[in-house]
Amino acid sequence: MDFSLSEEHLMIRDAARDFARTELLPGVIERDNLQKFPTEQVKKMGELGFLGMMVDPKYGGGGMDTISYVLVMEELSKVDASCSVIVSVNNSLVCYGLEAYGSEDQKQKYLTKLATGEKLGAFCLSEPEAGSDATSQKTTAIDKGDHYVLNGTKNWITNGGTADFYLVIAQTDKEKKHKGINAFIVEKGWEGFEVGPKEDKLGIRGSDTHSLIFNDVKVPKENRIGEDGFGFKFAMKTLAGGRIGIAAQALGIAAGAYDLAREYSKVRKAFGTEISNHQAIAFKLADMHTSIEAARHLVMKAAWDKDQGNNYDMSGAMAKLYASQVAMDVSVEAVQVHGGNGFVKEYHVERFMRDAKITQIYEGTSEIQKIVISRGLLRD
Ligand code: COS
Repeated sequence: MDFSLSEEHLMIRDAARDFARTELLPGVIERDNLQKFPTEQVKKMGELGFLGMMVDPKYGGGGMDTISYVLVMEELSKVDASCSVIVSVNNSLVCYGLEAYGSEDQKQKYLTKLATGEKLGAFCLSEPEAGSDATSQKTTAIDKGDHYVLNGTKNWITNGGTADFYLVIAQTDKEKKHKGINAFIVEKGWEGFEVGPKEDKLGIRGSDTHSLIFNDVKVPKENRIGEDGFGFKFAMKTLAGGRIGIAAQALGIAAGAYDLAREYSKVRKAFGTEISNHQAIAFKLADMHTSIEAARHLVMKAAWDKDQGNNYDMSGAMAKLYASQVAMDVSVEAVQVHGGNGFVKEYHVERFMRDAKITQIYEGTSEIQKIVISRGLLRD
């Protein structure tokens, strides 16, 4: 067993770390305050190859492994989780979904642009009444021969307003339940496709989250992904990988909050000494660091499983379940270590605490992860 990272892994991690410090950190508080989408930063991340990291170079991607991807996700999330969720959705849900299950024409037409960052993608599964219960899709796509007609509303869609291409999951035959669901590629600007108002969120405020409204949108048949009825499996398989990305995001949030707490504890004085000299604080740091290391092992194991071609449903779900809890716990403790300053935006940790919460909710709540894990355990 080898726990060390390769030269290539260290290089990509350091590139992401450097980018996060020089390009993401300067405006992160302002973007959070104003809910400002990081347009410039996303453009630069595209140029660095962060938006299509694992895609085959023949489609414009970086041809990297999942370990590289989680390293980048962690580093970006240590500074700005709003930027990292954009990276996560484009890589894990949109590019992966298209590369693994799209037709050659779809890959040429859409994936090549998404992998280079020329265009941005969104993954549209959740609805007002179908987030966790993904089979209960109310959005319908009616087969009209050479095209489908799409109607319905999607909710909480990351990159909702800024994306160019949308992977939309819809019901094509209610009677067939999960086998009557399909996934489609929809382009912004198509008639009847409207982007709803931007959500005013607790955290990841720099990313844009919208509802989407489809009103008799004509989708060509060649934009269906996979065989008829493949949509539910498409969503499940894609989300299974997406969870590894979000687990890495949660890990980064925890690690970023911990780094700030550690630094602060070495300069802030109370009772005549730096607060790190008080066991009350030193023990907190020990607990925070230990849980972060445990989360990192789970994240790396899930990424490694994916790279090895092993099933990663369970390891991805365990990584997300645990790392998101660690992100929450560690960021709350980081605020506590900072005392009154922790409650002030300038010190960053309150933003980590707000950003952490969503990692327990999106791409499957913690409760959903437990369903996935327990089913895996009890399958035989
Ligand atoms: N990979 C491949 N196939 C999968 C799968 C996976 N990870 N998970 C489920 N499936 C398949 C099953 O094998 C089954 O196929 P068959 O009928 O051919 O056997 C089918 O999908 C239905 O599976 P199941 O009956 O287990 O589905 P459930 O509706 O009970 O769903 C959960 C199981 C709850 C795990 C699933 O609905 C889920 O993950 N929901 C959360 C979705 C989510 O993350 N929402 C947040 C969206 S944010 S973008």
